[in-house]
Amino acid sequence: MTAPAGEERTVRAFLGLGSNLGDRMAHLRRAVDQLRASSAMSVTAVSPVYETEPMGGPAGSGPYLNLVVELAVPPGVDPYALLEECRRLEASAGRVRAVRWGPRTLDVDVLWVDGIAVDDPELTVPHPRWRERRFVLVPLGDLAPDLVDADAIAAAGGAVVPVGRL
Ligand code: A4P
Ligand code: MG
Repeated sequence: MTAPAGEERTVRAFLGLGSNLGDRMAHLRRAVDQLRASSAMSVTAVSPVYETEPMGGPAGSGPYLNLVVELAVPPGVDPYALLEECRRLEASAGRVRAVRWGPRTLDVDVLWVDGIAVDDPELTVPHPRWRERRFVLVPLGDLAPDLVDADAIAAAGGAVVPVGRL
C-alpha cells in the first residue's frame, strides 16, 4: 500500500540509556532533551526510569538508572548513523572509557531497529545481550510489549525498581 502524499512511513528504533556515575537522572534527562531537540531524530516515547542492579563491571559499581527511548526512523535508516548519535550523546555527558562495563556518566546502546539486523563488532543489532538483562527488557517491554514476553523478564537477571519519569 502506498502512503498518502506527505506521509512518510517510519519504523521503530529503540535506544537503551544507562548511567551510574554523577548526577544520574540529570545525565539521562539531558540526553533525552538532546534527542528531542535533534532535527535528525524523532522521539516518539520514553519509558519510565528504573534503578537497576549493576550487571558485570568492577566490584563496588554503583546502581544504574536505566530507561529506553523509542524513535521513529525511516525504514532504510543507516544503523551506523544511530550509533553515531549514541556516541555524540555519550561524549556530551563527558563519558570516559576506562574499564569495560566500568562506571559511566552515560551509556547509550542501539537495542533494536524494526527490520534491521547487523552483525559487526562495531555495531550488533539487536544488541547482543538485551535478552539477558532485566534493565533492558523491563523498560523496552513498557514501550514495545510485542518484543518482550514475561518469561524472558522472569529468566533475565538483575533487580529493577521503577523510580518515576523524567
Ligand atoms: N557496539 C556493538 N554493538 C552496539 C550497539 N548495538 N549499541 C560496540 C552500542 N554499541 C555497540 O561499547 C563497546 C563497543 O560496543 C563499542 O565500541 C560499540 O561500537 P561501549 O559503550 O564503549 O562500552 P560498554 O558499554 O562498557 O561495553 P558493552 O559491551 O557495550 O557493554 P554493555 O553490554 O552495553 O553493558 N548494569 C546495569 N544495571 N545497567 C546498565 O546500563 N550497562 C552495562 C554495559 C553493564 N552493566 C549494566 C549496564
Ligand atoms: Mg555501550
